[in-house]
Amino acid sequence: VRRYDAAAAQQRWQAHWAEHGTFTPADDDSRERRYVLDMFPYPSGDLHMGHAEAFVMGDVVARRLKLQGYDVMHPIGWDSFGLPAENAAIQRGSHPADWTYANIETQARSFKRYGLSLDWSRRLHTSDPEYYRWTQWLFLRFRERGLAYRKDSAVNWCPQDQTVLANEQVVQGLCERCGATVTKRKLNQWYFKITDYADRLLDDMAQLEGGWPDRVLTMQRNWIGRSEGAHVDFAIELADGTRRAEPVRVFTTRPDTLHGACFFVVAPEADLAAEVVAPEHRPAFEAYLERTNKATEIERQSTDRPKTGVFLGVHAVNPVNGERLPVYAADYVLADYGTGAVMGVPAHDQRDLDFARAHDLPVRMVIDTGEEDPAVSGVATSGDGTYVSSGELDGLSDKAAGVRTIIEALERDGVGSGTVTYRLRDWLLSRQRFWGCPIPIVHCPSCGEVPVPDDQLPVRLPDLRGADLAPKGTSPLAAATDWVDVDCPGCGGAAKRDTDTMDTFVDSSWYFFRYCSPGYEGGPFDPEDVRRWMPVAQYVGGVEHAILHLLYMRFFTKVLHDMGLVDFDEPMRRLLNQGQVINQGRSMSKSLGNGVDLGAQIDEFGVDAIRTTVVFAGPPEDDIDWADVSPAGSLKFLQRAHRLAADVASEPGVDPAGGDLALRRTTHKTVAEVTRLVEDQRFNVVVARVMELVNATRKAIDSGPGAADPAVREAVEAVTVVLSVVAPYVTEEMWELLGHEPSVAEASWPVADPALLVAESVTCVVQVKGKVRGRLEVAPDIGEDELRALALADPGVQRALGGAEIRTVIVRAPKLVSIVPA
Ligand code: ANZ
Ligand code: ZN
Repeated sequence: VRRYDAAAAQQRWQAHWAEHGTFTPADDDSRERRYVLDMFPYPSGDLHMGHAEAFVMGDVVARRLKLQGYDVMHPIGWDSFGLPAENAAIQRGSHPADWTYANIETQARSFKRYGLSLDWSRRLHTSDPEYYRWTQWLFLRFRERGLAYRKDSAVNWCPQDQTVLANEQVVQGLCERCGATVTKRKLNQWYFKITDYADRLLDDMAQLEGGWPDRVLTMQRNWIGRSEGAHVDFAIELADGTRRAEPVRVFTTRPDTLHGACFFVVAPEADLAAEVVAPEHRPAFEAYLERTNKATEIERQSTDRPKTGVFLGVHAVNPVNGERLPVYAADYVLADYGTGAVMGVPAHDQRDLDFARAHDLPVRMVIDTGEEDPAVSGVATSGDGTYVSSGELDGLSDKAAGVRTIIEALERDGVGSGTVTYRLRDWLLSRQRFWGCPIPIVHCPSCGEVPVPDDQLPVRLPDLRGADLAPKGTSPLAAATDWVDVDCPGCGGAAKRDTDTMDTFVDSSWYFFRYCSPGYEGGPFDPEDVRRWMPVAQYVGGVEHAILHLLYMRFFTKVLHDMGLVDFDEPMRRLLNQGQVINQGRSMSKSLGNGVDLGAQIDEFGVDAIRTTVVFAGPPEDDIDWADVSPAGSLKFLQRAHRLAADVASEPGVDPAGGDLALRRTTHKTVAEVTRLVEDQRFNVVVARVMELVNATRKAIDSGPGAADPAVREAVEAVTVVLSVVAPYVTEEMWELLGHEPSVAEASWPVADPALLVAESVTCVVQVKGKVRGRLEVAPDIGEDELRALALADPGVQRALGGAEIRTVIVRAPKLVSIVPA
């Protein structure tokens, strides 16, 4: 018997698939289409265990759908711009492109070896000019729609990477990539106006319920952070006794507590603070501002930190009662949320109460909840109660009525209005780095900002080979003077290119559209192709993208929808977040020395055993501890499966109908179950069921009807096809042994025969005084007590008994029950 040789099988079938274009979709309307998508990789180094897990999950889905008769598109490409390439190039003194494309080749070879059912003909790299031409084109369309704009603002700055970061890239005050503490800087930067889409990004999540993990939806909802409340305008009395020309607006979620405002706070770094501060308070204010700028975002937001602040020597006038409230600058108020100014309501907001107590300010309760007065307890109350000292609200007792009444009053008097605020900020997309997509804008002294005409796209990156790319705070592109100096597309005069590049999240916000029509020259994608393939049936990738990428690509899709280019507004129907591979309870890391090398594992056990191990380890969402799994065990299992095919190989294929019934039932029950399981993404249980079927089949061969029984062949064929989604190489060998034309990827998913799913039963006759009064369908192994109870409960039997006492019941399970009444 030929033993399964993993290395040889891998060589052989990779070549076969490539030669036959096995995984290139027909795209000819002969079958229904399905688009299965993996989050495309960064080309940093070779594939690792994390890739092994992520990509096998998508592959199981893609292969299963193909076997079920769908025309499957399962493309691959690389998110190939970005900091890792640039940093590696700086370290090695090479060019980012060299490192990037060399890594891509390495990864591509590894992906092929890993047996993924990918369509290589659609391959793309976001750093190719043919791709980024369209990234630039999209940027210009966004700009035309007012969705890409420039503004001066304090931005997150990573002093290590010397670049700006989006809010999403700052994790607990640290740079997501390098871990350095992020500081603030004022710069003129490009933004996408994602805030215009905040409501739709929220509302359309209804379409994703059920298809996306709940935790991802919750994270997105929190990130968007919709808050309903009101704007209220406060006049400002300046130090010289005059009023500031413009009132200052605050955002509050509790306008109903307006009568309880006891002070007023502005963010120290908001322009307003510096503008209004009284001359004698300025030195103290400036000292405080300097301290604030040094504090990190985490420090500022922590609730248990003392509430610091300084009085600005001016007052705000409460529009509902004319009270003069002292104005403070305090760092618990953030400059970039709401309006950067708040009314302090110490009785009903804990932060305000802490501040009031620290600065000896009054505390006035305006909602009586029955709890102790916050002025005494030090605990702010926020529940429902009766309004007191609140003018026209007095006597009301529920919050909704209070909020409604006060908003009506504010609107009537022209001093405020109901409004909604979001935590979501516009998407900062400028990066002062080289290895990214150039922003296709020219700055002209006479025309201002001029878009590069479409027919001059792409604006290619200058080569800059040998140049110093080390970050200096301005883009390295600024040093490429031949590239920077251009004629203005508007007036022809001397002008300069924009030297920033785009955040790589721009590149990855539309790549899945490009896969539908790779090479298309008429636009970023052919809308017809997209209509045929999208939305994506299954998207697979790490939960680390729950906010960043998944929000941005939803935003892009909505804009493309509004441009009339696509007719849906959610691009991914289902999302699967696979877990991570860890080792000995910890993330793999160089410092811990617990790394597991994917290539070495494959060399030792073969691709199929590694794929099987990863899938079998647990639910796809769970982390896998490599210390707890057994690739050797998986290999043994695959050898067992292979041996079944070898045993059956020489036996002719005959109609399974005449085969061993017990094995047939097991096979069909397994098929029905795995079909359900694979749809529910319970891939680990699929493997467990196939293992059971392998064991049952082995038993049938060795100590049952034998290898020649047609039920055995039926079982082995089911094993082969179902297992092929996990272990593609060994199952190709098995399929061939069974006498089929390659490839098993072109086979059909087995279908369970409903007749074989019904549990076996026997008919039990129930007699009363020797006459047959009922018949029961029961399991052959039914217990006596259960059968007696069933018989006595039978309606026919009850009728025959007519309420009579029972003398004896004779039970001969499973076929007869005889009842003798008294
Ligand atoms: C008065 C008030 C009274 C408030 C009360 C709350 C309770 P969310 O829910 O997160 O939207 N706030 C507004 N802008 C702020 C800023 N830039 N920095 C810090 N805090 C700010 O929070 C909205 C509430 O947070 C607002 O409602 C405001 O305090 C505060 F009993 O106004 B509230
Ligand atoms: Zn010009």
